[in-house]
This record gives sequence, structure tokens and C-alpha cells, in this order.
Amino acid sequence: MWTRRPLLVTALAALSTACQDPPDEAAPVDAQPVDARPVDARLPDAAAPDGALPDGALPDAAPANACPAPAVARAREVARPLQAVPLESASRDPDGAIARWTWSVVARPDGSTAAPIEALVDPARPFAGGPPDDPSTPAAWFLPDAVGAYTLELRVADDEGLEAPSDACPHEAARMDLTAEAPTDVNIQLTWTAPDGGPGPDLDLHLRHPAGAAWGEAPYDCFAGNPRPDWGRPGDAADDAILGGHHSPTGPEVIALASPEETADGYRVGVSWPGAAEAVLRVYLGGALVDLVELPLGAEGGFRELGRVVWTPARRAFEPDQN
Ligand SMILES: [Ca+2]
Ligand SMILES: [Ca+2]
Ligand SMILES: [Ca+2]
Repeated sequence: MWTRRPLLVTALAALSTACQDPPDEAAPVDAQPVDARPVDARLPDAAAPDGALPDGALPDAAPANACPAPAVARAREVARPLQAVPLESASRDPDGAIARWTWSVVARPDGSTAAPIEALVDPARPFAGGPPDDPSTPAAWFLPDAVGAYTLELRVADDEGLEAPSDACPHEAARMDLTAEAPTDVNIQLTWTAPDGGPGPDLDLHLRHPAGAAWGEAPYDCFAGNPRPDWGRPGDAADDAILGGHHSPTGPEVIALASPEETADGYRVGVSWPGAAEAVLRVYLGGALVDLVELPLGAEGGFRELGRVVWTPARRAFEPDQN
């Protein structure tokens, strides 16, 4: 579970320094107050008993709305695929409040299609995902769906609808760099598109335990119909296989196995597909990409065994089927 880090405090401290500070409370009593707003943003001084305007005030100037300043709480984050990452704003509006937080993915690894979500449908199972992010609330989450580097950008609007960055409010983009690393063990990732590059049909990735006798049967085939089987030590979730991404018909799908059992027979990998697709299988072992298999899948649909993961003290490898 993610915990708040000291980095957030640092970022907030830096932000408060960058923003317009209120007059120094330690200043001598007879010091002239300093108004940080631009001259044309000054309002008549309501406290003046005769209604006189302060020096430099423009009597007919409309009250100006100061620009909000977008900022992210953390500029860098590291996660695993399908681990929920909170997207946190450190944005400020000097004369009002932030009313909209719009996160977008401006860079992502091949195969990724993930979008920010509003909340997790089940915090105990973050890989189940959630509804699309609602920009009118500050809460947002992101589940990286493929191994690699992401950049998420935050735009904000204040309570008067002024957006930043924008032409009216030029501001450096507020971005978070997120790296999704393959966990140290077995991580199998299937991405795909239709042959024309558009969204593909709903493929299903399978990982079959060495004790499994058939595909598509619980508990020994991990797939959309059995997404979190209890493998290894009964009742211990730490050594279970976990399928993620199967709630999205366009993928990608990832199966992670944190503590494989020793097996020379291997965990078998398969894919079922209902129609034409261009798929790519990536196999990560011990955090490293060990194989990338391009899979042109025909319009007739079907099921194909792709290979097996061998896991012994002497050999940890993916052996692709020769078909
Ligand atoms: Ca404002
Ligand atoms: Ca939100
Ligand atoms: Ca278990």
C-alpha cells in the first residue's frame, strides 16, 4: 500500500515559496502593507472610511482573477503494473480555489491504454480498476497497465473557470513521471490491436499451473474466468497468480506471479481470441524482459499455447512453443 512520503512535504514547501506569500507577520506594525497583486487587480479599499481609493487604483477596473498554479505533489513515482498510484495535486489559486483537476497521459509505453480513474472499486483488489476520473473532484488514481515509462500531466481550473496552463495563464506543465517496473518473478503481458491498428477483439491471456490438466478450469488455469486463484500455500495471497486488465475488452492483460513454485514442467502460457488481432506477448522474469513474441491472430478465432515458464534453481526461462 502506498504511503505518503516526505517528498510531498518538500513539494508543498517549494510550492508555498513559489506562490505569493501573505505579508510577513513579523514585519513592524508601521510598515506599509505590500499587496502582491498587480496594480490593475487592486480593488477599492473597503476599509477606508471615506471610500477613497488607494494610490494607483483604477476606479473603473473590473476585479481581476489571478491564475491558478498547477502543481503535482510528486514529480516521480515507481510502481508495478496494475498497482494503484494516487494522482495528487499540490495546485493553488492565490485568490480562490481550484475547482477542476484534469489529468491526462501524455507519454506511455507501447500497448498501454490506461486512463486515470476516479476511485478503486475494491481497494483490496486495485487491479479491478474503477470508473473514469471525474475532473470536478481532486481524487484520481492511475493503474499503469504495462511495464515502462509514463508521463501524467495535470491541468487545473479555478472557481471562476480560469484554466492553467492556457493562453490566459501561461504556466509550466505540471507533470509526474511514473515508471512501472516488472516485479521480480514472473510477469506476463499481452497487448493487442485490431489488424488496422484500432481497438481489437477481447483476447484472454491464460497461465496454467504445472498441476493443471486442462485449459479453462479453476483452480489451475489463471484467466478471466479465474482471475486470482489460490496457488502455492493455501490461504496465503502472496504466492497467488493475479490477472489484471481483463475488465477492459481491449486489453492489455497482465498475469503476475510473485513466488513461483519450482517446476521443470513449467507454467504454461496460452491465449484465446475471438477474431483477427495483432498481439504481442512480453515475458518478464526477475524484472527483465526475456522474450517478446509477435502473434498475428486470424479472424477464425481459437486458442493457442504459446510456451512455458520453467522455474528451477538451475534454470529460469521462457520456452516458446514452435508453432
Ligand atoms: Ca483565481
Ligand atoms: Ca477526480
Ligand atoms: Ca496461495
